[in-house]
Amino acid sequence: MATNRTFTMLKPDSLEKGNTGAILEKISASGFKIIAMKQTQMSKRDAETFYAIHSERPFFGDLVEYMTRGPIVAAILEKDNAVEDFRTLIGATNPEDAADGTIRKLYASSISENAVHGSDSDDNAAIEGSFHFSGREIF
Ligand code: IDP
Ligand code: MG
Repeated sequence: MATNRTFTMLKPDSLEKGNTGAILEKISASGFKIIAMKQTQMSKRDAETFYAIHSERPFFGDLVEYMTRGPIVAAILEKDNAVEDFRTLIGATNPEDAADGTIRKLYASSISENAVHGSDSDDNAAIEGSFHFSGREIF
């Protein structure tokens, strides 16, 4: 059964470039309600755990380094059809392939430094949301 929640991170490059406000504005304007949010920094172990599915990929070491080099903004978002609609809003993994107007087209630098994370399934949205937030932090 589809749920109405997804999980996102504004990745370190977004914060470094000062894009936090613009990206959050676009998310809100696209109909997503922010029901949990924090600025935090992932440890190496956090990033290795969060991205464990990619541990055999050649870019894994670079991905962990990138995701831990500075603060992120983590958030849980609510909207009908949240997972699919948010993936549409962020665009393809590689910003060169991302549709015009998507967050990655507007704000990502490359396939590795691509501005935002979006959960790829309802199951992963729940797992990733509870990785970053306790029940008392979700409203
Ligand atoms: P997604 O973020 O669009 O779901 P995934 O395939 O799940 O893409 O990859 C997770 C993250 O790993 C990407 O967002 C990006 O930061 C990084 N990544 C994915 N593919 C590559 C690649 O081919 N080279 C370098 N980094 C990559
Ligand atoms: Mg993914």
